[in-house]
Amino acid sequence: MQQSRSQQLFEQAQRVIPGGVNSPVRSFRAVEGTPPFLARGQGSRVWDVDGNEYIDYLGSWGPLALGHAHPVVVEAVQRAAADGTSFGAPVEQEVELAEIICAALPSVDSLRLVNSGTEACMTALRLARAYTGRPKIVKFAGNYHGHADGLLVAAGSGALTHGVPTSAGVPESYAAETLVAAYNDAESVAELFAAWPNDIAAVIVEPVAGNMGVVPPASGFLNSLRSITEANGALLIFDEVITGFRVAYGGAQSLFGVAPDITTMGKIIGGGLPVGAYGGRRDVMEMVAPLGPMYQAGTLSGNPLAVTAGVATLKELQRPETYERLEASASRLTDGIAAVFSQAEIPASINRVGSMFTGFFNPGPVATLSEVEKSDTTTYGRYFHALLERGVYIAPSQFEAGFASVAHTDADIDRTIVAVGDALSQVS
Ligand code: KE4
Repeated sequence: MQQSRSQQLFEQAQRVIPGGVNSPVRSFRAVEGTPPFLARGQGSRVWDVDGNEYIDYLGSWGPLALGHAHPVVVEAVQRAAADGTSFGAPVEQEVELAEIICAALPSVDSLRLVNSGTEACMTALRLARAYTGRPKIVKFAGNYHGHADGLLVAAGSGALTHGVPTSAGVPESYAAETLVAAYNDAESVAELFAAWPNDIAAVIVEPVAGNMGVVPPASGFLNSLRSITEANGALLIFDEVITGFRVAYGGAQSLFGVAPDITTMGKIIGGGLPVGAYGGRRDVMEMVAPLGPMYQAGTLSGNPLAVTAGVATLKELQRPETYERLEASASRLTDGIAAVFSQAEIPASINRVGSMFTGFFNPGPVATLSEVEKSDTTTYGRYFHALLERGVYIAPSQFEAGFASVAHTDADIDRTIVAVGDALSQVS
């Protein structure tokens, strides 16, 4: 049988790029098969190099709250590019993006732009250690904060001992400075502070978990993290790389009414171009060079094209009714899918916060990592491909989030719900 263009390109790519991809999850190893090489996107749709069309709920893993190739964003980037792609000097758009974000997030007095969520989270840890003078960090099993060494860490053997690396190349000595707690279990955090009373610089958390699939914070969980960190002289870091401008214009911190000391951001604030940011309390941010002793730098930080895309995107998201529309679309989708799941022979459930969601092959409720881990990933893989064959593109892993955008129409959503029913019949 004639190879598809995607298959040809995937073979070609694997000769010059590890695994043929520039980020592992794109390889489809979690769901098997050949990843379609995408050629273009428009609104809620993407097309692959073989001309197949998909309704896209991946949305580049979160940045595209406006959908693909939004005309306002495209035109702004085209105009900026004509004036030069990079200067390594301050540009006006950096100030505008920082002002928009600080106005949206009252807990952020000032921020530094970087080029990815990884950079933002890596630097936030360094900042917390610089500010507190303490070495240890608490993260949660199942939360992902990018690929910085200190964050590629899983729970160690004993619940109160240091973390162990989840990647080759991360020294045990480095992982030892990371302690791992259980998501939605504030007591597990209190126990770590009891065990290490003066050593913990910060707790970093996804205020809505997106990297174990979508798992909402349990009622009071974020408030407990706020009070535990305050009582122990540690900082609270909200990793809002996914949730920032996603679950609300003011992020999860506005939705749940908890103000962190540091917030990390990415994805939507770059509108699909490489932008990350970390920001927070003025006294904390005064540690950052050239003001203070904590060093962080970047050739392309605040790049004029990237910040232009971010400014255009956030201004579009300021339009009245935007988040009401996102909520209406996402709830129409997940209510419809939940109805189909309830009729299915195989156990399945769905979690949603705002316009981020995950369908689990799991009877549910899915509120902790241990419950997530009971999901049937084999069935998820078959369901993923059954949907792809029906022109619906969701996350190629059970442990990721899907996203609705302002570009998804009711017709898109209703067609998706039908496809979900057909796909479930096929995999049952
Ligand atoms: P980046 O370095 O990929 O821009 O951001 C890292 C990051 C930080 N914090 C959170 C909560 C994140 O979800 C991410 C990255 N998200 C993954 C998908 N869940 C990006 C996709 C990929 O790795 O290819």
